Amino acid sequence: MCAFQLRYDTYRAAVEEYLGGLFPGDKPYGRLQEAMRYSLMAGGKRVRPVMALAFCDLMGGEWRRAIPFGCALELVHTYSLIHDDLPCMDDDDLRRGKPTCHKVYGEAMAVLAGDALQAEAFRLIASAPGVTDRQRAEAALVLSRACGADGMVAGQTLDMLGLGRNRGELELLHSLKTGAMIQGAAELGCVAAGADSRQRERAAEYARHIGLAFQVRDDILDVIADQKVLGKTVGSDQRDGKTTFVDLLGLEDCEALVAQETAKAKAAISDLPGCEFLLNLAERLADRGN
Ligand code: GRG
Repeated sequence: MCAFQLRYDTYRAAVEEYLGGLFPGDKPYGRLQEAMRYSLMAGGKRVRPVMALAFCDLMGGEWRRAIPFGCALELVHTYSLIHDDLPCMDDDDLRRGKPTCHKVYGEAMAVLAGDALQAEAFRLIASAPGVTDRQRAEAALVLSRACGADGMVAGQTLDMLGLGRNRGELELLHSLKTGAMIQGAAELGCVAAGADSRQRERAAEYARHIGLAFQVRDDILDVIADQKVLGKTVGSDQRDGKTTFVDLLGLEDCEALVAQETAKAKAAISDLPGCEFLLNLAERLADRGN
């Protein structure tokens, strides 16, 4: 196995172990915990926590210290997927290769599971061991900006209002809906490491380019992917009448845009010693099949 895969698997295993220990079901309201765990442990790629751990490492921190911060992102990401799949939003039946949370537990429980995951994310940050109170407060600020009313939820709002009709609008929509959480991952790794503001800005720049490349790749996959590999409904953008980068640019130019943004992401950090894993991650995300 190559060095990149070994390291990804090491980070990912630590994330899975931490997440697996959350929300035991031995409570009178254990069905809530079951619904949260159902979606959380359904086998996502864990890109956001892995990125947080890798940035902590790159900035000279002990990467295990970033685990609660990275996992907080994964909780918020999972809540966003649960709510996004609801009938009042994108109305999807399949996520991470399994029936969506509301299909199994009903709509009310899916709303509650998402709500609880978001609150629990901030508990993980507030109680993170091995970091200072200042780092915990900074991490809470980073996550709330990434997922809140000027971050991911703003992006989802633009999407719901159909305000992604041209390239400028679409880039804004996705920089909020997808990019803000990816930038949050990079910044949370820096916060855990105690990195300075210049280093943090380099990480943020890497993540902004990754965020755009990630979304354009997502649009490409919605057209070309095999549903079994993708783990969610293929062609859902078309079905929902959503404008995508593929509609605006065509498949070939989208591939070129992914390559350009990936190159810019790599350039943002390429002179930092130990950056190889994150350079490799950028390339893998550009080529991903799900
Ligand atoms: C409901 C507030 C609210 C927000 C929803 C994340 C999101 C916003 C919607 C999901 C739909 C979508 C296509 C979003 C773009 C971001 C994206 C590609 C999410 C999927 O992330 P991956 O590929 O998924 O990291 P896994 O399953 O691997 O974690």
